[in-house]
Amino acid sequence: MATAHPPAEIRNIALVGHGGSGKTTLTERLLFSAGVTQRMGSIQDKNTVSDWSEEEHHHQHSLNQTMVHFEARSHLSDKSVVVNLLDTPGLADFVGHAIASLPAVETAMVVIDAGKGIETVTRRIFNIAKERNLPRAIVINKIDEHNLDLEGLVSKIREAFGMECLPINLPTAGGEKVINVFEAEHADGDAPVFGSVEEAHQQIQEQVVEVDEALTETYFEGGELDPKKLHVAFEKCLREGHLVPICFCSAKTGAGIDDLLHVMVDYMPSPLEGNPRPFVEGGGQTDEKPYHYTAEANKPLLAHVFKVASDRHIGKLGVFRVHQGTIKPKDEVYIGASKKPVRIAHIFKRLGNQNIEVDELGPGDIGAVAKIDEIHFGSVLHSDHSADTVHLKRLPLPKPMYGVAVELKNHKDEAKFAPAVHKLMEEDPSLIIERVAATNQTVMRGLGELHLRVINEKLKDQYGIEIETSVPKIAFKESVSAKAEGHHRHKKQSGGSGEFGEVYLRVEPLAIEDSHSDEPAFEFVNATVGGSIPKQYIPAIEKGIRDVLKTGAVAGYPMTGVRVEVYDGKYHAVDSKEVAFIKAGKRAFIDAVQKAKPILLEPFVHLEVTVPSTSMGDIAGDLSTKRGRVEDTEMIGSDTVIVKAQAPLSELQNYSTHLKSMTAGAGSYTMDFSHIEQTPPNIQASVIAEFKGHHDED
Ligand SMILES: Nc1nc2c(ncn2[C@@H]2O[C@H](COP(=O)(O)OP(=O)(O)OP(=O)(O)O)[C@@H](O)[C@H]2O)c(=O)[nH]1
Ligand SMILES: [Mg+2]
Repeated sequence: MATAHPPAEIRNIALVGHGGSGKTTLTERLLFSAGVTQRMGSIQDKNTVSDWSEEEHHHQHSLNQTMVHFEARSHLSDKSVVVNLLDTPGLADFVGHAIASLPAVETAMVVIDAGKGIETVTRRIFNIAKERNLPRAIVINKIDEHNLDLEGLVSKIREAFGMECLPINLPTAGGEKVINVFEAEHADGDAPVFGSVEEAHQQIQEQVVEVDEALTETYFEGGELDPKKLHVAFEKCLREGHLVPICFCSAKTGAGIDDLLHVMVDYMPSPLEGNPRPFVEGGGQTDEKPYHYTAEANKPLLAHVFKVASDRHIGKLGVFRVHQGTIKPKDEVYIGASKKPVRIAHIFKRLGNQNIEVDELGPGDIGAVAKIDEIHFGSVLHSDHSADTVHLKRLPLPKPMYGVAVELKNHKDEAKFAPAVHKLMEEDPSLIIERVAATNQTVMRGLGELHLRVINEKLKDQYGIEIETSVPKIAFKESVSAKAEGHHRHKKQSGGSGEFGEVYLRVEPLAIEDSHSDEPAFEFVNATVGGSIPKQYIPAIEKGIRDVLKTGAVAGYPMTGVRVEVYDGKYHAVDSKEVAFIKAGKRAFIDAVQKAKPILLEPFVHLEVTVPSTSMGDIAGDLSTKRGRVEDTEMIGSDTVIVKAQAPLSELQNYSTHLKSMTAGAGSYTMDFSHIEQTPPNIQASVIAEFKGHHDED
């Protein structure tokens, strides 16, 4: 079995980009070129290494991130280098898996369809990779196609993503092959289909030397520099985002693939050369400070789980990237702050759905461990308690906003449902399935209609559970819009000792700073004087109020944005006890909220609708009937436009079907949580009217 590869001989690369740009086909081509496979599979034949699941075959799109690896020889060092390649989904509904893959790699290669150009997910993921300080490269795929304007595409890329995007190779006529212009100074035989080798060579060399003063001087004095001597400067350029190389290829014909391999192995950063990943230590957002590590094999282990998968034979798999130290079977590691170590059994490298056992994995490598229940998405495996609070800086994962209410077709499946849901949620950072007490429904939330359809298929195919779905009730929040006072005297005399507690309080609106948080915006102040309520009962009053925050005061929805001041009360030396003040606090609070002009808040989303420009007017008009506000429009290409808007989620429950019919199937959209906003009075009145009241009478 294989032992660890030194980090200098590893490249970790994620293929990202819009759905259908050719990432999976490219993965297949690279595996074939590297000799891992003997024949090339295709999407159409449903036999690629990377899209191996039933659902992927059915939809002909990647629905999950898949890892493969292969070896390729470095021209620079003449050593064999391991490339760990992550093929990610490009459909917007599955983009969470692509974003979650970024912490595992040094480079994001953004694949663009030569004919279609820059698409929505291309932009989104390019920008996220940039924000996360990840070196990027652009791969223009499908250069075998006809009627392409590759020169125009390069200009558009530079316009959209910056002048630091420069071709490292150029295609020849018909996309038959590519010429590496970083290395070649002159066209040697073949001419590129646009531009000139000399000019492109000069442009990229000048860009590279710019990050190093001494090199710049040498270059402008003597001209030409040997590309091999520019390696350090090249890596610095990538790290600083001063250069984003553009490569051309055709995954279908194989044109440009050798050069792409060469670029991956000889130009993309190794784990020693890439930017460090943003690990932080400490709890809470405010006390977090950066955590430094080094890719050294004999330091304590630091490995980050960026994916949880399940394998039909092995069971639960935690897929991780080693950032520091080495991991071996029989090692004992800690997960999070747990004092109890877990024992590693086997370690694997993944190749599609195959698991290949290895002896150890060193810093910079990617692998998987099996059957460790304690492992979750984002877990940090470590061997030293000093790393107990270390975690990755929060990823900008989209918040699942598209929801359906779920009911089982067969009640006999009830026992199977909870464990299946648990597994599906562990494997998908963009999926939430939960019981919503406020609406008394089980709601499944994801990134879009297709996402939830695939989950539905998985429930059926993998777990034998059939469900019915319907439009869910909206999860409102309650708040107050005015100041008011509330009072309650709780008194109970039943046989032996009684219960007594009396509370006077005031409520007022409190600004909601973070509407993304599920925690309520809430402030509790004890303003009693002279011991009117003994200190020990104050927490009980707060508890009573917090219970109401969870269940709501007027409409049965959780509350937020409220400040409470308890200013007076009474107690009884014998009959006062905690439970009495919990009840009094609860009732006094409900009393105050009912008088404080209660309001309902509803979730609003950011909506980006991509449609043919001819439909723009219809889309904007339709959104305004849905209480939406168009904020911006952006032309992409000559006939496509992105309409950016804010709208209430409640009005968009059937938007995918609606959009399809408005644009004859040509439109697509993404939505992401924006904020919460007050519901119009007519809707509020009908929601409150439905509320059945408080059942916990005392
Ligand atoms: N002509 C041509 N077609 C290609 C090429 N690469 C991929 N395709 C086709 O483009 C389609 C999409 O390819 P995929 O490899 O599934 O694209 P993807 O980027 O993995 O798509 P998602 O998984 O949805 O993100 C398939 O029909 C491929 O056969 C290419 O180089 N040239
Ligand atoms: Mg794919």
